[in-house]
Amino acid sequence: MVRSAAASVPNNLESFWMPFTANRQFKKNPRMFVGAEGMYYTTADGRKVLDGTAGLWCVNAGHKSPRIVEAIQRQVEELDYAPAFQMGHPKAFELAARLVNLAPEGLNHVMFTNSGSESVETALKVAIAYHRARGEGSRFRLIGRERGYHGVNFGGISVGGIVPNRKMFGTLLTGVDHIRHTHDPARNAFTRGQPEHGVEFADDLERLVQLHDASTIAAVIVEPMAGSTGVLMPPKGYLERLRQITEKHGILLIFDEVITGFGRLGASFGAEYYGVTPDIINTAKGLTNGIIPMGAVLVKSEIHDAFMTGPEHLIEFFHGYTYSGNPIACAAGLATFDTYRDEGLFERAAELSSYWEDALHSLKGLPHVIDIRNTGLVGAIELESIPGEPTKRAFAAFIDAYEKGCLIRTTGDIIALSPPLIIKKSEIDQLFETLRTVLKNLN
Ligand code: PXG
Repeated sequence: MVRSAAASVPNNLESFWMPFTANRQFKKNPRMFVGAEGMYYTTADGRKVLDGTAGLWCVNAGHKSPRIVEAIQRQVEELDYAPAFQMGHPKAFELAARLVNLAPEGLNHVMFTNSGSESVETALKVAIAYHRARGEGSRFRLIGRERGYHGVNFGGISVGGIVPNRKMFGTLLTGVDHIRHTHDPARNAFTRGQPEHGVEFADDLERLVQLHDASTIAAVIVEPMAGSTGVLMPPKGYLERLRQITEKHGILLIFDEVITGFGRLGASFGAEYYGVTPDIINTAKGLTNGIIPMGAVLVKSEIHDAFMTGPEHLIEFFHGYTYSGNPIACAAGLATFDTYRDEGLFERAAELSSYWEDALHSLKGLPHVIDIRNTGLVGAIELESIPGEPTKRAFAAFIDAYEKGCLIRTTGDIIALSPPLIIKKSEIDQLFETLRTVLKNLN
């Protein structure tokens, strides 16, 4: 029997196996968005919900930002798709150049991808291949960090350090090791900005160098500020020390800036905000304001140049995606950059961050709150878990906040907040007053 594509199946929630979702819980009581504008979503039942998470840390300029929407519409009319391999189109080159301009000095070359996960895989492959291209093929090991999140593909979960994301998937990549995480609530709870204690956690890399020998290590990958695991700021001096140790041993330093890029911390990148320049930066999310999937990997000139040898008709690096530098995504990216610049959104995030910090830390003392942390327009509230039922308390907060008109994110028993950078002070007040009520009533 031929089934007609036109025959729709209304109200069928079964077919779609949703990502990172409690599917059975959701389908019993679905939470559907049908529209969005600026700081607010509209739900299927016609309510407005304040976006406290910029979608999933990506809609930095707010929803349906007009110039981005128009740029996409224009691009669809002009050039829908151009082959990504052995052919080009102007906007990919323009966007790469704009990205290099925004990035720390020295990161002069860009590869495009379609997501944060693909950016991670790309960066890890470049790192290993770079050492081989310059005659040090023994450097194959990749070092990640406990509690790190680097997307969901095999390389990313191998260097990642979030246990549920790893434990079901077999042996993962070989030759991977992890430095310890930096969470130290006993010394650092309720810190505003960077914690005082923990620079020495970077020395864990020296331990791994002792164990494996530097000559076997290709790269270390970390999030400058760890987002998905529940927002962990780097202790003061920590990133600087990681930079010193990697430099000393000829190990590449990769910053996974999928969350920290594009104004989230009140600067273009975490690298700029923390004043530490890595060899490779991964991005995605805010690159196109979340409208069209796109990621990018920025590399230093010496990495790029190491591949530019041999006969000129030969491909230099055997990697890329059908949609690398897709014209629609590039148009979205260019309009996103224009919007960030003309609306001064990175500066706005920096200016608002102290108001944000005060509002967030005013929740100290509410029931179950065991830590509060913040930087830029990022905040986290860590709750004490219900004994034997981890994640349940924060999930209840998520549902209650949603019903009260605010979208928040939870990971474990940590509430993470990362609003669009266009948020107003009155909306910051709305978010934290709602959370105050939610937390007061939480079991
Ligand atoms: N690296 C980092 C640092 C990320 O935060 C990825 C890679 C993967 O990106 P893609 O585009 O493949 O999803 C991410 C994604 C959350 C949350 O609420 C975080 C992410 C994604 C979804 C939810 O913490 N980070």
